[in-house]
Amino acid sequence: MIRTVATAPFDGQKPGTSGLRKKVPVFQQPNYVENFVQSVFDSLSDFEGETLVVGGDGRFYNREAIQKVIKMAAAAGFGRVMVGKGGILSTPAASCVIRKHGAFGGIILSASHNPGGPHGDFGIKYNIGNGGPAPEKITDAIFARTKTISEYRIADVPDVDLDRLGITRVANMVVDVIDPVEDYAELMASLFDFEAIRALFAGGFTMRFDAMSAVTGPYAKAIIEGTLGAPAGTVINAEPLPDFGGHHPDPNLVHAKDLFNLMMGSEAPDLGAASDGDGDRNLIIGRGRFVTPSDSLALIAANAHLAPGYKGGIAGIARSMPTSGAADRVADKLGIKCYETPTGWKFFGNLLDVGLATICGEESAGTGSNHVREKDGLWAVLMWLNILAARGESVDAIVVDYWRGYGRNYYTRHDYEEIDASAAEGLIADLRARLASLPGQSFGGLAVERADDFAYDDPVDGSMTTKQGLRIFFEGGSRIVYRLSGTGTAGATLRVYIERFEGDPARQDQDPQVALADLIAISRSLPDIAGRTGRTEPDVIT
Ligand code: VG1
Ligand code: CO
Repeated sequence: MIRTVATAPFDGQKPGTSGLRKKVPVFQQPNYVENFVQSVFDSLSDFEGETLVVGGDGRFYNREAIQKVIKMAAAAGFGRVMVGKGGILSTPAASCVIRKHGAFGGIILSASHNPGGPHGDFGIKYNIGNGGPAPEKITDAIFARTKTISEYRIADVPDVDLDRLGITRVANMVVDVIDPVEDYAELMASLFDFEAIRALFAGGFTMRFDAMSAVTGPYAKAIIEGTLGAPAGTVINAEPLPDFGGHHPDPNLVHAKDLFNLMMGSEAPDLGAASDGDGDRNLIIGRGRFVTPSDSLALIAANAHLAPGYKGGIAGIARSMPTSGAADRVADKLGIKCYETPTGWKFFGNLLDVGLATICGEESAGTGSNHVREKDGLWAVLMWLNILAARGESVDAIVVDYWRGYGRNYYTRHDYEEIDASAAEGLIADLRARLASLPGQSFGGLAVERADDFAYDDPVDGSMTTKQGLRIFFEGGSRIVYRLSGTGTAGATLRVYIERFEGDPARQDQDPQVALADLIAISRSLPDIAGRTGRTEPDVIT
């Protein structure tokens, strides 16, 4: 019943920010999914009889890939697969299920915020028993295995009915099709003051949650409209679609433009929110007020004690290096540490596991806490609802009050997408070579104080991660950071992060693109982006 199939090393992918991501037709090649999944299993040990959690964001090819994973898990000797009904599990829900049921690990099928459909993107990643993305030690081993693999093993059995809850047998393994929402909803109820949020909605508070035809629809409907009593229609685009309705399920100001326009207009509800393809990102917009993810992290950390799950205070904060320094000042005020990690959620896992950090966040619209080991879009929205219910103020009032008290970090990220990969690598390599010569030089009238290539020394396991982004610090605390994306599937994406601190309350209400205009000009001329890439403007500004 178990078949061993001869195969050959394949074009895997050097571990990037989160697992293997490629175009759908790449995954549809014969043996492609099988090769990667076998490479994962070959890099693990002692999982005989253990539980594997499997689920994805419902995008095109999700079901086909899940059937292969189930049959290969049976052949590899797992004792049980827990899979979300319909093949659905948001990334944070998968993390929750792994932890709650003591699973050995999980396989998540998603390409996050990247577009889906037959010509869109697909992805597979492995999460470990703490519920978080596999650390580099494991992803490196998986990558090495893809280069030497010669066979895979698969159970020759019919497909499992993913739409019927309950237990079936596949070879010597049990498959348990579970409600994808239940465990997650129960966890959220244990963290937040649902009574207070229910009262908020009962009192006429209005909200729009755009699930972007992606995975959070069923979660948001059950929790926000169901348990919390928000009126029907509060959650829109709530049905997960294989192609996300043709949209790009990225909750930013470009791809969630309709929500942004609504929130800036006269018909705006009190809160606008959205999440991405796999449910780990969040967008928060108040009436007339967009909250940048870096500010949201700082604000959540400063107000977390208002939610029952965090009422004892937080132990520490962690932010990825390109995320603004706003959270650092909240940490200072609370008398706790703020850790600075490389981009990608996997670096937060250790800090959360040993209790050094409670709240984590990234500038790319990711916020989360020690409740799971992934960033969690709906969690951030519920945290905001809890804070709004407890404070009885508007989003705008809370943000402005925060700036007045802590100062404002003007912040923007400029992305140059699908540029020529060798041009992008050349730009970074040459800038890296110039770093040591920059301090003391002036650009556009601003002197460079120091420049480096960010490296992270993990305080828990001592592992060292280098070359995580080129940082140029200017006088007065301004900063420009350059790095190449690790999640794209076509060409290279250059990300440029620009930040300036403004402590003067009279100058905190400008448009960031205006407030940062001088630094933006420097960010382009210093490495000669136009000359090297042919681009004079970024494709996406957030
Ligand atoms: C991007 C973001 C990063 C995030 C990653 C995964 O990575 O910048 O902060 O952790 O996506 O997010 P990169 O390497 O493209 O900059 V998700 O929502 O794809 O799991
Ligand atoms: Co995501």
